[in-house]
Amino acid sequence: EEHSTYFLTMDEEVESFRPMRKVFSHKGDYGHALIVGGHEGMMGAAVLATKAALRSGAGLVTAHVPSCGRDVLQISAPEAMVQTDHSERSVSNVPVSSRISAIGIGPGLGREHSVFKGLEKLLSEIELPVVLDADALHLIGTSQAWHLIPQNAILTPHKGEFERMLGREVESPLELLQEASAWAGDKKCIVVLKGAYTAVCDSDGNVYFNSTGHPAMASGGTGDVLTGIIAGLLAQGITPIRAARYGVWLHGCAGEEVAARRGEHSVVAGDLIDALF
Ligand code: NPW
Ligand code: AMP
Ligand code: MG
Repeated sequence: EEHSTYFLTMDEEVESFRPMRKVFSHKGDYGHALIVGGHEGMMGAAVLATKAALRSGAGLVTAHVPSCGRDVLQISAPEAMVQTDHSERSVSNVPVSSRISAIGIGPGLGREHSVFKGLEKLLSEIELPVVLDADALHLIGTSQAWHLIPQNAILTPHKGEFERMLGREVESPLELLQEASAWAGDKKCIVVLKGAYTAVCDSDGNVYFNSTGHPAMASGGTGDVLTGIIAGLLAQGITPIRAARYGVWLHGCAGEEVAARRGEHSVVAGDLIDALF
């Protein structure tokens, strides 16, 4: 039986993961993130992920959203480009331009069958770094379509989502961790098990606990922000394991900072974006 090795992610190490800005450079040098998400009533999740990708240093960000979300996106994130789906209410077909360098899929995506069909096509066509979250995990799990997950993909489930992936509830935190690590090994991907002290599990049995964060982050939309951060980092070309560890760390730092500034009851997900870096 394989055993995991546990680490604690500390500031000094992870700060060295930060992509640098070169003097003679332009937006095309910092990658192009594509955020795929949103459906009627949950466009906020797509907005949060898109803004977070912008704030994480991606040179360009495009949001692919259902057509009902076009104005919402353009008004709330004018720096992002918007690509609308031919479907009105939820995403069902996602063309990916050759300029895209990383994709974040799932925030507010919805769980209809047509969305799964679109996701299936998208994942079978791309060879890009990808982060899968929220409803993307739900859809893949419901269809038991684990083969669709690209190697080195980053999956960001919270406990409830991970238990749904496993198909059962787990008794203890230690068992949850062991299952997440085993899952990453089996599927050759990175599992980011979210919560206090988020655990980033790679496919070699290494588990990196995050050292930043705050219970003030326990509110709607904070996970969608994390997806955008990781997609933005991936777009800049940093390795998936570093993007996951650094992204989780940055997200936690933002949570701590806003909790200190506004008080722990008054943090909303959008504040985390404004507090990045
Ligand atoms: P309980 O009863 O709460 O204890 P779901 P979701 C359980 C979008 N959003 N953390 C939990 O149990 C997302 O992007 C849009 C959390 C419950 O049974 C997704 O597309 C927003 N849950 C979609 O909503 C802002 C835990 O898991 C279930 C848990 C659904 O995402 C909000 C919840 O999981 C949201 O981000 C844990 N540690 N442990 C917007 N503004 O547009 C157990 N659970 O059903 O997948 O719901 O995470 O809200
Ligand atoms: P989600 O449930 O997908 O919106 O994700 C919630 C995000 O907030 C994850 O990144 C969690 O790690 C973070 N979070 C939630 N609750 C806490 C907590 N009590 N302490 C630290 N981080 C938390
Ligand atoms: Mg979530």
